Amino acid sequence: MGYKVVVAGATGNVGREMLNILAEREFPVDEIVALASRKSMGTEISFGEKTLKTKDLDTFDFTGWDIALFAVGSEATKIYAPKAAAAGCVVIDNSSLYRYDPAIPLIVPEVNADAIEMYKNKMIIANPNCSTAQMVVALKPLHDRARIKRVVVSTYQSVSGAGKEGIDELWSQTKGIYVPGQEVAPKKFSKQIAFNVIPQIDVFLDSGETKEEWKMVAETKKILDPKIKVVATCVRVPVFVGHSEAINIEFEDFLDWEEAQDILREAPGILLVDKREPGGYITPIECVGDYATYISRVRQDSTVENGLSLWCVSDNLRKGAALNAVQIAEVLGNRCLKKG
Ligand code: 11C
Repeated sequence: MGYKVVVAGATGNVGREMLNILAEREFPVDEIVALASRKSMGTEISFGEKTLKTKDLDTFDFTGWDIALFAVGSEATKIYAPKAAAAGCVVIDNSSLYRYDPAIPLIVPEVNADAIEMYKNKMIIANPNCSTAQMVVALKPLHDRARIKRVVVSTYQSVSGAGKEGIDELWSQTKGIYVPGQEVAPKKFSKQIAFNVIPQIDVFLDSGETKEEWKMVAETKKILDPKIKVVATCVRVPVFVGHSEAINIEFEDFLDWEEAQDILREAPGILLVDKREPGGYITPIECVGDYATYISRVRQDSTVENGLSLWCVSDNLRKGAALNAVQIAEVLGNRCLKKG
């Protein structure tokens, strides 16, 4: 006995990962359907040992389906999520469309699973931005111990955060650098990404922040604690998968770095890899395909009264998107829905 599950946007990087993770974690599925836009209809997608053929999202009837994982972007979400919700199917949405709606829960299960009850308001649950998800997993156990006042974070975000076009641009631009006449001009990114870093992710806001930076602030407050002050600088780097973050934290109470390590070692969703020697830390290439949020380089910041700095790395397509969505579905299944 399980659930009837829909994955919408199944041909994209995140949609494919959603199917992989549902299968890997043996989510109790009675029936599953993969949906995509009409132009991708009939595409074959793996679900564990099985192969699914995608169906048309536009004409799909959500009646009788229990849970829909959406990875289709805000525009399509706006059209199809309310249709699914009205048909009684709970939507777990990876776009930013509903994240800041106070009536809609925004969930990272290791941090605020109890907010799931709010799903009843609109039958929609929001999945956070990838850079926020891994950061709040790292912050939560430390906040519980010493109350965080302020966070200063700099991100090093992989091109897969910008979708397939981002991955293709890094690949073709890198190759083009070695082949005279085959140079590739920036298109998806505002400047050359190969052998470069770009201090812009998403659009600029009037404040001078980018929207990605604003999201990290707004989402951390909603998921973890509205009292925490956050300032972010979000940077795109020439890495295919895996977002990294240098996080500086100021606490109300003193927290020794060794105690912080002990807390992080025991915390859900975290793997601490922190040897104070060359290579005794995790880099993004080592986190690809994993579930964990990795923490390294935990150290005291003696420039403030109660400060720590640390390094945080996670697979942005997994904990930052598909895994978190499946974990939300697991909480929903365990606490709220009856099996079919
Ligand atoms: C990036 N974090 O790396 C973005 C991708 O709000 O879900 C995810 C955007 C979002 O470009």
